[in-house]
Amino acid sequence: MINPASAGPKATVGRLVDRNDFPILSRTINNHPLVYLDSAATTQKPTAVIDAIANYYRTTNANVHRGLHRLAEEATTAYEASRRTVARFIGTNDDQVIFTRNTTEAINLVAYAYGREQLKPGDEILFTEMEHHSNLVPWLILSKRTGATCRALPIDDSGNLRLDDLGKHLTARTKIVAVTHKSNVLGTLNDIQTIIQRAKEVGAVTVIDGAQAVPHLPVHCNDLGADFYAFSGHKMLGPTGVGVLVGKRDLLCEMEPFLGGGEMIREVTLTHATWNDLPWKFEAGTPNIADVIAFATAIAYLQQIGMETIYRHECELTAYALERLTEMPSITVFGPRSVDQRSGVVSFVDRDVHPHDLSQLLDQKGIAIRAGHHCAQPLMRRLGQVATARASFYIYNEKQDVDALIDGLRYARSYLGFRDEAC
Ligand code: 7TS
Repeated sequence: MINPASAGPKATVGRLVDRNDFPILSRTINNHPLVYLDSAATTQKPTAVIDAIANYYRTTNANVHRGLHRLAEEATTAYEASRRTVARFIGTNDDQVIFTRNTTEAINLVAYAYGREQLKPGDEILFTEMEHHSNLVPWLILSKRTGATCRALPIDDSGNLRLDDLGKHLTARTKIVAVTHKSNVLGTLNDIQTIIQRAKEVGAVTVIDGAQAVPHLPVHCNDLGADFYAFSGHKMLGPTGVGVLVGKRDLLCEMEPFLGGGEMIREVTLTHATWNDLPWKFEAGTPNIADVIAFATAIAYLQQIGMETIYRHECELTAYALERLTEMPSITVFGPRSVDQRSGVVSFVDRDVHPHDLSQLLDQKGIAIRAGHHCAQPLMRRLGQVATARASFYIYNEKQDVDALIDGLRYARSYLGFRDEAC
């Protein structure tokens, strides 16, 4: 369970949760305790979430929305209760929460069901230079399909969006503005309120990729006012295979379905079909019932700690990591210098050691980071890198994990015969 002594408002870079809640964290890797610094890829799961999945299959398993027997009713009730939990957590209404497989599917849903109907040659889609491929490729496909043009809002050298350039890129032709709430590479927290407001002024629809934001800070969709907002459960203690699309009701109502099949219909004849109400119109076929239900347990776990506390904890860890990394003259860190503008993710390169080698040598010490292009190739090009090493934090990380990372980086350099002038 969450350690009440440290889960209060005064988060420190010490312990926020009891690591014993996460069985995987007691593993050793290459005879070292696991130091998991890859939560931006996916987070580890607490016992409560693992148990919720097993309990569902042990006690309740049935298909939802179709059976009239007891198990079917219980499964449907639990599935819809999870939707309510998500809706409250994210600050929206139940019927505006559509379960998908992940963020990627949620954004594709918008690109297909909204974009293909609405866009035509001459229209423009605006995304940014720091997008994950999930919020880039669906728009490239859409532009190929419709003849619309894609434009990218650039970043500055410190890794912030060039909002001063917005006026140049946002015009009466802009129909879709697709922006990440927080960068998975730089950790930059974008001023999406301003972007949403400016997009509204030109009548463009906004699609916010919240995959790296919702797990890490308080997000209230209705207050933000985005037309579409997407995120993934597996990046916030939940099981893989559950994503969420939050959409404005009027847009969701006017959109055609994304997938056709069972449960998304009202009536079907051999020549015609009409659609179910929201949100089921967009949930064709048997959904990922067990994992959706367990996702509510993940949210309950996060809520016990509090999203504000989680945000502060990660800011402190990020500040500490930035400070410790600057001790190493061979290391270059990307992204804003200050945790006012970033959190949770630190990408860097070593002057002498390829990120893949760094990752492998850190693994020898039980430390898991990610190395590569992080599904953000245009951003890598902007940074002048083919790959970076990336450490990312979550509620179970603490200061000692950052210390282990620094020791591991020093070990990697000395293993390969490089000397660090400053140490
Ligand atoms: N958007 C952002 C900003 C992301 O970081 C990711 C995944 C996605 C979308 C896609 O999420 P999915 O759940 O649909 O896969 N990011 C990462 C990452 O940084 N390392 O591995 C996956």
